[in-house]
Amino acid sequence: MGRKMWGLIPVFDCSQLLLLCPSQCKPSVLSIPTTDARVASPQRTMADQAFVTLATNDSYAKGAMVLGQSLRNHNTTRKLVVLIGPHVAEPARDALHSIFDEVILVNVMDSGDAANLALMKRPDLGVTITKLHCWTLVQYSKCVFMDADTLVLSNIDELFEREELSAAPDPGWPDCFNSGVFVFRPSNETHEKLLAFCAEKGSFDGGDQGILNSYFNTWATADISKHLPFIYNLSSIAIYSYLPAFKQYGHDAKVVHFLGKVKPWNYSYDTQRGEVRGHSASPEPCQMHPDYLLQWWQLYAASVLPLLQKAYGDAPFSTGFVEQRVPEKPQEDVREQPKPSPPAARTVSSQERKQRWEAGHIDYLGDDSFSNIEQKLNSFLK
Ligand SMILES: *[C@@H]1O[C@H](CO)[C@@H](O)[C@H](O)[C@H]1NC(C)=O
Ligand SMILES: *[C@@H]1O[C@H](CO)[C@@H](O)[C@H](O)[C@H]1NC(C)=O
Ligand SMILES: *[C@@H]1O[C@H](CO)[C@@H](O)[C@H](O)[C@H]1NC(C)=O
Ligand SMILES: *[C@@H]1O[C@H](CO)[C@@H](O)[C@H](O)[C@H]1NC(C)=O
Ligand SMILES: *[C@@H]1O[C@H](CO)[C@@H](O)[C@H](O)[C@H]1NC(C)=O
Ligand SMILES: [Mn+2]
Repeated sequence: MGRKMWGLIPVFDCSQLLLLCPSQCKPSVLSIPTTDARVASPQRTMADQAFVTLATNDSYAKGAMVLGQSLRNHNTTRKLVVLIGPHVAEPARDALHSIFDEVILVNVMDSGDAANLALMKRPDLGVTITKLHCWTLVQYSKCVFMDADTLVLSNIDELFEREELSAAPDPGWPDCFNSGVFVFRPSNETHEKLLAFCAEKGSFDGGDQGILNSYFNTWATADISKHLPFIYNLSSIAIYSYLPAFKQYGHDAKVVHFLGKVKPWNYSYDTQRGEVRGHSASPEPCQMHPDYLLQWWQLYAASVLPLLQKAYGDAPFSTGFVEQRVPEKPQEDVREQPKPSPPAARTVSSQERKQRWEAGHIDYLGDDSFSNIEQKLNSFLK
């Protein structure tokens, strides 16, 4: 049985929000200066808000390009910003520049004192500290952070009506939010506090999700009005990582988050047949939801690859496409893969279950089943 390592982030539409917060949803009256005609275009009116993503290496840069292009294709009116680490190659940076309004190099090693200090205390948190850099984008009043392994299925500009820190429940752990998509307000002060928190306390899961959940630790319980849009109507929450729930809720999904170790760019794509092929780490061709994986590759082939080809010129790079002459035959080593672990015992501890979830051993019928997750959500709605 293939594990379905993908998840969906819930997004409510404005009519639902309107029931809760009429003032926020009223069309805002913008005073538009008449001197500069460009200011009047919708693309210009929201220039102080941005979608932000992060790419610390060339594979994640490809993901960022597909994400950025998916936001563009759905006509976002917000700016697009990508933070990159020093290891992203020059041609990949050029390609990012064609999609994003800003490409910002973050080198934590020689950045501000506080970041450097945090890094020296917690060298294991390098990528996390780089991600926290998004709080320094003070040229924007509000931002939506999105992991480079997400893909947008429709316009999600309404997310900017939410407040910091808005996020969706983690599919495996509804008491925690998933840090793949969140709304935040850039602030030097918050950034410094987050860094100090990082240096002092570390992360319970070794990554940014742990830090952010500890820092914004009232997310599940306090000020429910701010976070209500994400949880007030269970039937609109499409966070579930497996097929039965997808069938029920999938049509509401606006963002796909490709969770797990194997990412879309780890597969390959047969351009002639328009098919996604497997990867050595995952012999089955499509462990992820095949439609979304295919959508990712189609966007990559149509819009991102031409940019990469232009940027790399004659220099070689990995396209991710299947070589035409490679004979297609089932991989012999499939049968030698270790068997999936047996179903979880009913009495595993919370911590164990979380670890198991993160390692991809999801107990679809037991502890992690939809009804149990639903119960959990219901319990903290009350
Ligand atoms: C690329 O960066 C991501 C985080 O941004 C990290 O999880 C991943 O391991 C990196 N991959 C390589 C090959 O360095
Ligand atoms: C985006 O805008 C273009 C031009 O106005 C339009 O043709 C297209 O249908 C829009 N796309 C979506 C997904 O709304
Ligand atoms: C935030 O920090 C940056 C860099 O340290 C500085 O240039 C900027 O003026 C600060 N902004 C505010 C609002 O404090
Ligand atoms: C919850 O959502 C469903 C459809 O997604 C809708 O029929 C129902 O009226 C909503 N409930 C509330 C309380 O808004
Ligand atoms: C995915 O691909 C990247 C480079 O393209 C590689 O570094 C990483 O190890 C791969 N991950 C898996 C799980 O195969
Ligand atoms: Mn992710």
